[in-house]
Amino acid sequence: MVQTVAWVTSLFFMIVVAAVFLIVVIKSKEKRDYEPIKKKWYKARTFYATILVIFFIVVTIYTLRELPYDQPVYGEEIKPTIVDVEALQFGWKMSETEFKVGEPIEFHVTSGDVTHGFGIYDENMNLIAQTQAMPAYTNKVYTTFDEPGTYEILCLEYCGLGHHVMIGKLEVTE
Ligand SMILES: [Cu+2]
Repeated sequence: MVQTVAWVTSLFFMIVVAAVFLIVVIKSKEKRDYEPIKKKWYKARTFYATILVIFFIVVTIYTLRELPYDQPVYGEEIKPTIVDVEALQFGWKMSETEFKVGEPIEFHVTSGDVTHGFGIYDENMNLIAQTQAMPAYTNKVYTTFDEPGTYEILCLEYCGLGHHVMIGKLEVTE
């Protein structure tokens, strides 16, 4: 779907650009007084620049309003379950692997050796949360599972020969 939209949009703008080039080529043979044209298009340029600046100011303010982005989505007053995660070549050490649907969870992710990527996948292999697992540093990632099932932890950073066997499991029940 997204690809189709991107493809059609690209094609549309390619045609628009080609049409503009064509018009310029055709009109280039015409001789006209330059001053009035210059005046008119300088005005247009100022107008569009102003519109653009206002537009981007609005977009910037709108997209920054939820900063900082890594705040827990379940609210300040609820105490989350803290899960310590240590990535090691080639596996995951987790203080807890069984959770309830709707339980707010805060994973504290670190690494015992090299840099790994901590990625949580649902049963359809959709990535639902991820963070970097770094030695001597703890990254926090907040999640609440909406569906029961078996979730998989996969390493998202190539970390050596056993990278692909670095799979952990989480059980989420009602
Ligand atoms: Cu790894």
